[in-house]
Amino acid sequence: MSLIRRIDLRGADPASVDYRASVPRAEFDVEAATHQVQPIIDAVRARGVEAITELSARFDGVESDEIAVPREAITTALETLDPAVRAGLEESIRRLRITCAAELEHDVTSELAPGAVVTHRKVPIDRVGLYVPGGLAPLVSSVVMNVVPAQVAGVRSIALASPPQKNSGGLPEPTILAACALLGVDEVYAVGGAQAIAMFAHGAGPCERVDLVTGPGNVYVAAAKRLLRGVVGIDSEAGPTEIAILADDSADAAFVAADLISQAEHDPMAGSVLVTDSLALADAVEAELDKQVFATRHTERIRTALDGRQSGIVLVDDMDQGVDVVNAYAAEHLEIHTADARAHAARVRNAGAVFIGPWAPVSVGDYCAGSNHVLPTAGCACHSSGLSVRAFTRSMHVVDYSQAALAEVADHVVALAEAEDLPSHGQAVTVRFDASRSETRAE
Ligand code: HSO
Ligand code: ZN
Repeated sequence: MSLIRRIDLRGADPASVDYRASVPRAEFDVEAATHQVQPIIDAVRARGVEAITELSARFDGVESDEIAVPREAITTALETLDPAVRAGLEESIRRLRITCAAELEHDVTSELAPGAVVTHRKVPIDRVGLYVPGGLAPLVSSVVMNVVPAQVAGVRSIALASPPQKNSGGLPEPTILAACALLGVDEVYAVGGAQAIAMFAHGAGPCERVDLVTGPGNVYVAAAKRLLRGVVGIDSEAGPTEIAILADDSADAAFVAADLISQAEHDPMAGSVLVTDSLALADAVEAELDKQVFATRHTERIRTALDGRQSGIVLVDDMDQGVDVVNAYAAEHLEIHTADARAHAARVRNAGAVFIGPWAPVSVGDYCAGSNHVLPTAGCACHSSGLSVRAFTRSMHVVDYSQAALAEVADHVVALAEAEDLPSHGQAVTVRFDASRSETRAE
């Protein structure tokens, strides 16, 4: 029996078939989780550290009155880090710093008329809280992906939270602490799940409230972000990871299968989708999955993900229809394995990140490409972007007008204010040009 189902869209009339609904995704019911998460947020808000330590005992099985990770523990974690992992992290940091620095936006000044100047000023967020899950896999690379853009953006204060681990003496995973040490982050909390997001939003004990929370997490973390949005800024509600691959008969089936498996490895709810116009490739990829899935370490998790309704091989008539399908699906990651991959990539409008050709697997983007791996899931790529320096920056318009410049638009302001029945708005301009008043002032 096949490990993955097929969805046949050949001959489908785009006018009557909803491509987005035809490639279903994992159920990720954030709304349902909010009911369990609200009491956690209330408890952390009301009782701070006391509530957090109770929750850590309940959810993580860790008893401790301290939530702040001692600095020595962070330094020691780096000293004991496997040198190969350290080298990988250093290269990951180096490459991401380069792209982040290049993407930094600078102030833009426009002169609208003589003496009428508006500047679009970019200001880094003051303090951010980064959440790094433990869970099925300790995502040490996510530390890099969150911290580097924040630092390059100029964020002054960075705190990080990750769940306490029973087998690490109640501290977060040592590799996560080591990555913090490499990046110079020394404010770290051993706090997981919804309680970490609540701690960041409201502040608790040694952790002052932050302005923005970023980072991936499970459905409870997403629910906490949804409930606390507004109290604190949030990046996105990350759902289960997804990969879509657009491929024709030029693709290497072994590569395609390996990449579908790589993201399925994250989560039984992960989505792996191949979109192809080649029946021969579909057959070859299925045969490769049969070979490769059973040779990996996390076979059961991967089988569940591939077998789920969120994964499948979608058959299309041609690459034009294929491009339409992947645009409708708006995958977190989209790989393109076609004879003309760059041209197809140029037609992609909706994807968290695009990977062109056989030598750019999602895995390189997960760790070392220089791109960011915190990306919009669940179809949000049609309106949102992945994490970048921009996420850690605000902008403000700064208006600098001279008297003459204001005089030039005064009548327009008055007319528009009258049209809105807000005459005092107009008055705030005309008062400045009131002749008797300026005489009084001159006296
Ligand atoms: N593919 C994940 C990120 C990740 N992969 C971290 C490995 N480690 C979501 O983009
Ligand atoms: Zn990954």
